[in-house]
Amino acid sequence: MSDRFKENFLFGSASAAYQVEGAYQEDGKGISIWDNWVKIDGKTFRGTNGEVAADHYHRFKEDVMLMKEMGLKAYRFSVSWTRILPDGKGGIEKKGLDFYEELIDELIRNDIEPVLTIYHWDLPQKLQDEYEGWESRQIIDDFAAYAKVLFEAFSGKVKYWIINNEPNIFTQLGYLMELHPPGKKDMATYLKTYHHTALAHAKVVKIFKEGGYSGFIGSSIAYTPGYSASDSEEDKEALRRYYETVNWWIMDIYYKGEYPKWGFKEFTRRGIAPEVTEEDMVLLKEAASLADFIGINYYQSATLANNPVDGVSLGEFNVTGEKGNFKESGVPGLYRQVYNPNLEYTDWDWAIDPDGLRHALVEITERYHKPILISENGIGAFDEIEDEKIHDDYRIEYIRSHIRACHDAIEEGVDLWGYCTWSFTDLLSWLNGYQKRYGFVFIDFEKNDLPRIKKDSFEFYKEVIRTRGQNCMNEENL
Ligand code: BGP
Repeated sequence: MSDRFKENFLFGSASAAYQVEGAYQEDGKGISIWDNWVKIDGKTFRGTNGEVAADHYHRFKEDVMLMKEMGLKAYRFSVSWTRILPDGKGGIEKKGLDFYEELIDELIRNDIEPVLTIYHWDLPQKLQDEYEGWESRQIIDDFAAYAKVLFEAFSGKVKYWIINNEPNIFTQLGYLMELHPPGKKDMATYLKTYHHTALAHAKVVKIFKEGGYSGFIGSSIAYTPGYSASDSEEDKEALRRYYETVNWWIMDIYYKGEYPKWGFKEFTRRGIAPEVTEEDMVLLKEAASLADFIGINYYQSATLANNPVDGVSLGEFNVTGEKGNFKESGVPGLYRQVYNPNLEYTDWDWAIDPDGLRHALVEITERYHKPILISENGIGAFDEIEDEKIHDDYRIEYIRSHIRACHDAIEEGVDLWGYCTWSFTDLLSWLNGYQKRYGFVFIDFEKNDLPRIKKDSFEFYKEVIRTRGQNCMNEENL
């Protein structure tokens, strides 16, 4: 392969409605679980919320102009369910549809491929109140009806559809770690809600295919490949258990239509396995073969070690950015995630591991035999602004090394359709506030007019796109 990515490779960037739009009560929008969660004391970093965020709702044209200037090939955004169906179901709010239509048209006019995420965590509060949202199977039909509204409205214009964003993260943080709404802590509920996300995904894949809508569909999973901390039998076994109960668990049900056997047995033994009916299996199998691609969000790898039955549990995250607060966490009797001395870490103690991305892409290809779209990758950092400039060379280095890893993976046979960074402009980090920045475009959140300022990484990614990745291949091109 040449050192350039192929011409139609989607060099893109991603965002999510709640993190970027603001305008949380405008144009008939209903209230989501996040609109309420951020109002509870102590739930987010210093009480930060997305009520204004980057004000993308009002300034999307300006943002798309910047994307155009960069030459961005794809922009991944999510639709806020409650802008379209304020109560989660029933009446459609036309102004909500109009907003996304205008955004999509603006992107297309500027040669940017819209990549639409149907669900990025902002569940309508009404559905939470009525039947506990994801805990009930009722969510499946409501979710499917919502997706269908979007297919009817935007098919033909939108080619790439991501149904669910990181269902493994929002169920884990929401039902096992009390960190996201609805703030529960119960492993069985986490496994049950995850199962429901898979069923909702499967139903939507079927509707899309049976409806004859054109384009490609899949869901995006947050994928954290694992290594064993040592060559000891115990650590290698911990790694295997991590794959059976985490990586293959979350991926297989979406892309093979079944759970890994050992993992399912283990959760059954513990009395926490989800209820899986015959009908579920038929639907899941069918959807697994129909899905067009696998969306992967990659940020870091995990290093696993033995965790005795009285060992550590899933703990807290570093949300302050005070580096060096990495805490071991895990599931007793299964695995424990440990610090990896061979890797660099970000200020939020996330392991920086470009080779982990290559490794992930290759192992996913081997197991599922489907094309992959990287729907998120990036580094959260404190960016300093000096004389209207932001020298974010750490971000350039992070993205450059990960693009190189993509290139290596393609050489190893991975069918990779695109690479979206997280994120285009700075935006809200769910639990870490506005100080953890990811964008190519700096936003001064202290100022009322939220000025946009291009960072050094903006010029770098522009060059990535122009040279189709060639500028990432050699150190001297930095
Ligand atoms: C992913 C989410 C994004 C985004 C990103 C960065 O899990 O899909 O919405 O937030 O992670 O994470 P954080 O903001 O926690 O640093």
